[in-house]
Amino acid sequence: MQLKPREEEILRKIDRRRIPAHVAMIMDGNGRWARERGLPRSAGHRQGVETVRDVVRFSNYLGIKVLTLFAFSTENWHRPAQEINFLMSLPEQYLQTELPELVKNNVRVQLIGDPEGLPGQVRRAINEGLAATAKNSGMVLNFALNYGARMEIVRAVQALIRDLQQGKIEPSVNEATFAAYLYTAGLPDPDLLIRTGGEHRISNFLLWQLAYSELWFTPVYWPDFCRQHLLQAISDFQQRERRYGKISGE
Ligand code: V0D
Repeated sequence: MQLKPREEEILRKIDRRRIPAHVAMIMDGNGRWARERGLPRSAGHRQGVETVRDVVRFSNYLGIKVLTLFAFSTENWHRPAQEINFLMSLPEQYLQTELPELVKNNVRVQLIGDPEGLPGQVRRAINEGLAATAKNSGMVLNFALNYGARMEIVRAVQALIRDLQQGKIEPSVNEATFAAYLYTAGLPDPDLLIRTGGEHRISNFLLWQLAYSELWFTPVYWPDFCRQHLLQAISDFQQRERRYGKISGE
């Protein structure tokens, strides 16, 4: 992989043996990126997809095991129909160009969220991507689509009650039992959450799973987010991890 001098410089400060296994990202700031350039919001989203392409490639190169990207929330349905239509064309666009490379690089595409609420065409395009990469054993590329964390938790509770009533599980429910009912069942919790676009909020993303994660915020808009920012986030993550490991004053 060809890196710029600035990227090399940050990479040298990173311990390649302690790369966060699971990185989650809230990709915010596309609309403001576009407005500041006098462009329609769709231009921000289109540029945002370019960022996704490179972040996926680079995450895989760094050895990140799971990358979870918040692409569309259950609250995003309140946006204008025109914007929603454009957003819904992006999964197919992305997969059309990237799928061969994802397959070649052993990346497994997964989905978290409610697929029932998605238009049929979007679901079909995504199912194709899921099927084509289902047997891959490398990085998991997890798209959160029509996702909301409270809804995820409520659905988990509903499914758990159903299984209890049917006698499929023991009434002694613990954290592990519960986590197995979430969309993220089988995945490690995120070590690091990155949010671009300047807001310092979780916004109904992975509420349960982020309990112990490092949170990293940047004012940089998602379309401007690049390798040096991801490297900086990982470098900061490793600094914080090192500090927490020590007794105070050590
Ligand atoms: C727009 C910035 C990739 C955030 C990134 C439907 C908003 C670009 C996907 C994608 C979106 C989703 C599923 C999949 C493959 C690709 C995507 C949406 C928005 C919402 F299987 N980028 N992207 N999906 N944006």
